[in-house]
Amino acid sequence: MRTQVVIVGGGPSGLLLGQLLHRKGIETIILERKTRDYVLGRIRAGILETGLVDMMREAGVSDRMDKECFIHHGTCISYENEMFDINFQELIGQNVIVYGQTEVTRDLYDARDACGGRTLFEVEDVEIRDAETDSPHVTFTIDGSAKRIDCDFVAGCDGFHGVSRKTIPDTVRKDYEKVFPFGWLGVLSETPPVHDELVYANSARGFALCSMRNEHLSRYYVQCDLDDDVFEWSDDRFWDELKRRLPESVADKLVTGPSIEKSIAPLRSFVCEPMRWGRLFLCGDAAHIVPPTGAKGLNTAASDVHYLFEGLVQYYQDNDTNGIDRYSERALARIWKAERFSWATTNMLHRFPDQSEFDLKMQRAEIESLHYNETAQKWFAQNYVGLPY
Ligand code: RFL
Ligand code: PHB
Repeated sequence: MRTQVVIVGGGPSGLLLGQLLHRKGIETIILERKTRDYVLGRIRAGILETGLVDMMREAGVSDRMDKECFIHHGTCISYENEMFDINFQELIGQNVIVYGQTEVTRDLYDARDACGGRTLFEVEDVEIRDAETDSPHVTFTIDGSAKRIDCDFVAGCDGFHGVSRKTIPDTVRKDYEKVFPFGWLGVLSETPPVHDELVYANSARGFALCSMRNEHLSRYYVQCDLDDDVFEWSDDRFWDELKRRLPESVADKLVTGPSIEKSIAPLRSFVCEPMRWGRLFLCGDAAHIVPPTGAKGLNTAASDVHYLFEGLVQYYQDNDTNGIDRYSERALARIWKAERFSWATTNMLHRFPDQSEFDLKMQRAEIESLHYNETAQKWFAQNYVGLPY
């Protein structure tokens, strides 16, 4: 087999890149380790920045999103019984939307089917070979038989546990990592959201987040211990703990119900440099991870896709390598700022096991600065809605 770009990973970054390239007449094959249903069953991000929304439109996959999404003009932050709103619209004239990653992925798979794009599911043993030459190829196994695809470029969109990043030799690659000493326990429930904006809560019992997917579907999180087992968290225990971390005015309005999904995710900051090795380009979680507090994971994956897409189009249309040569540098410049925002919001809102009384006072002062200082709120708003590409 031969194609122009092999995309390893059929998550949102691989699918979005494939769709944008298809619209420019550039052929791709996507290799996905799991089944489509498995990929669509993962409950993940909920907040989309304008940059990603614009790319969905450019990729021609925005009809359902434009109809069903919810525009959020701001977000709420609480600390014990205090709560305040950061109004992005008033502060900087921008907003974000709520539209689940599951729906983004579904729309992209539907579009790929409609244009006849090739996606191979349940591929195993993917190996990226000769990436440092002008003629890379990818080998893998499917249905028990070994296959090979020759290509011009490989896009490594295979998430944090994929093979692409590990293809870059240790002598070339440098990883930067911070693992946080807690996780998030997430619950999806068919209940109306407790508030019309998201509520990020700092409390003495730990962080909590009230989010949503639509007016009948809520997504809630509480900070938990890394060694907690999801089976130790009955629905009753979860709702009780969530209520205790929210201001009374919010907790009193919480509608509870059976969970339809419950999972624990560890929190980590991670960046791999460079994001390019020869003709292999890393995109999204394959190259970097943020703790979800800033809602940046999917959105940083989208900005990588933007830079890589521009570079590949420049290469194929104008025979110009400037865009792909600058890919790593441009993507990383934006990534590190999103890393900083995600790390700072995580530090501001969580309880850490080794926090001293002094640390707690500093955290409180930081939240109060955000509460009462418009310049601090503008900085938060600019970062939350997403820095320009
Ligand atoms: P994905 O989604 O992990 O997709 C990678 C795909 O590659 C496949 N794969 C392979 N395929 C072939 N061969 C191999 N060897 C392979 N190895 C892996 C995998 O099966 C998978 O299908 O990465 P991608 O596309 O870069 O997308 C990244 C986003 O999924 C991620 O950043 C976000 O979900 C993070 N995130 C959030 N991001 C936001 O922007 N806003 C949010 O509100 C937000 N909330 C969240 C989140 C992530 C969370 N968890 C569970 C980590 C909330 C949570 C709880
Ligand atoms: C979500 O809705 O899943 C969500 C929203 C905001 C975050 C993280 C997750 O910061």
